[in-house]
Amino acid sequence: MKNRRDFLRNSLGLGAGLAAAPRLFAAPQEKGASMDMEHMSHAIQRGGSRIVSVETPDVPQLSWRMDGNVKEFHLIAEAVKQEIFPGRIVDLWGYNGSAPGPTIQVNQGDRVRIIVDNHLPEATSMHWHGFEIPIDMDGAPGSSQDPIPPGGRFVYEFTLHQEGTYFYHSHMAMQEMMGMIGTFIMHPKEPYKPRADKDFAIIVQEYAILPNINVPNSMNMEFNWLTFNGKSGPANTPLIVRHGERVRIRLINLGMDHHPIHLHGHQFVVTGTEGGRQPQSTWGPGNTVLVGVAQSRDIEFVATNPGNWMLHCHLPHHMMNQMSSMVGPMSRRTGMPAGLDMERGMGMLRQGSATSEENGPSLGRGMGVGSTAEQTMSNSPLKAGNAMQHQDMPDMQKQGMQMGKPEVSKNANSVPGFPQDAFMEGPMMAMDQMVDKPENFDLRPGWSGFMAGMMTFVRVLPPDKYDQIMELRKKQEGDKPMKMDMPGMEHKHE
Ligand SMILES: [Cu+2]
Repeated sequence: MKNRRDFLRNSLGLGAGLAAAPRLFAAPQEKGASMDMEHMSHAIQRGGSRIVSVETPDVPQLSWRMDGNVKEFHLIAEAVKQEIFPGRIVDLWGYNGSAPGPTIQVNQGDRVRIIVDNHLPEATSMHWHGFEIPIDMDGAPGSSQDPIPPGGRFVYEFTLHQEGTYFYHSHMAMQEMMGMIGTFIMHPKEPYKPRADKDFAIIVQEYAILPNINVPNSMNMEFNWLTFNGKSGPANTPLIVRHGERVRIRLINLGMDHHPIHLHGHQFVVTGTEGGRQPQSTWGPGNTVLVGVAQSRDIEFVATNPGNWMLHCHLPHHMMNQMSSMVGPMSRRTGMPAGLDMERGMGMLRQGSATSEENGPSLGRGMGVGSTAEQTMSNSPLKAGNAMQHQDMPDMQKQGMQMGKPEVSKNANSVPGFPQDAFMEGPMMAMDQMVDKPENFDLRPGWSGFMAGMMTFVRVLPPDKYDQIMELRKKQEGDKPMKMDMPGMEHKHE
């Protein structure tokens, strides 16, 4: 099949009806072929009040078709190739070519049908997290339904009386750690007050993917790739806000850790949970919200403070990428093998991957932190000599990395604790051009060297700069109707 669009259309037998999701599927010649009257990307008129559609940066929206009075969606559980970071394409499991899966938005009171096809090599089941629906629609494998076998289909249908930030996910625990979750927004009948001008949703996820391996180890309990909507900083698309607007951000967590999500420059109130809207009497100010496993939290604030403000998980290890033993120095001169050879220390295994059957549980089942080979760590001063320095890496420069050397003081070696992993941050890791997009327009040069893990910007912009970015965005969408940097578009069939 030529592309994802053909594939979906064929598998649905729906013809052009699928053109309704413009940012994901619409080919240019099929614009206007949409059969859906209510459109995801537009505000919905309801009793004269506007409800703002929820943006999920880096994750596509799922279109629907009307069948009588039923909104019909189609989800395909499948393996996905996804670039979570420039050059880091990993094998995840998700829905419709994306992990997390596409965002579903409905209105309170809607009758909804979701066709779930299983294109995975094993059984799956779809759970509608927090939905008050009949038990036979709950997606609990073995108890409320038989698991959906490979190649199988299950049609879920229910009426939704709730409102709030919900999500759908595979109810197979290991599949959850491969990426199988998606946002499910239920817009309220009576619009929330005060009204939000911008409404975003972010799913936080974590993966354990060793160097030289593309498949997450779903059994791991430590994680080295941390994502917002399937991207690690600086690959995320920032949230673009006009100065003075009221902003809602809906945070959803399904992983092995609870994440304290922190916003710079503003206080916010928590206005909703995975159970829906909270009464206003419960809203107290804060700037960090703990989003526990299986929870969602809505935060709201008025963007009164102009600037490019970081929004990130505040667990220190979740503000990093590819966290593992620092192998760079080992490969050059300060390596300190501790029982095994350097190749193993770097994750280069001779008998296949770390998770292959030749290797025991100690290999690949942990992140290798404190295992067999390590750089010389300075619990005490290092030996005399030059302070560790990074070499020039022309290859990486060619790929667009900006390789300015971080400054190191002359007596660095005599300071216990040097060098830290943080040594790798900063100018060393900047890749502004590699993650260039309208939403990153006019950020400070080198900004990308300091963005990693679960981290993005809320850009509170004066009107002129805001309009400029919207212009650039429009231009880009005009040039490339199929937004190629969207996870869904990277999916390849055959
Ligand atoms: Cu975290």
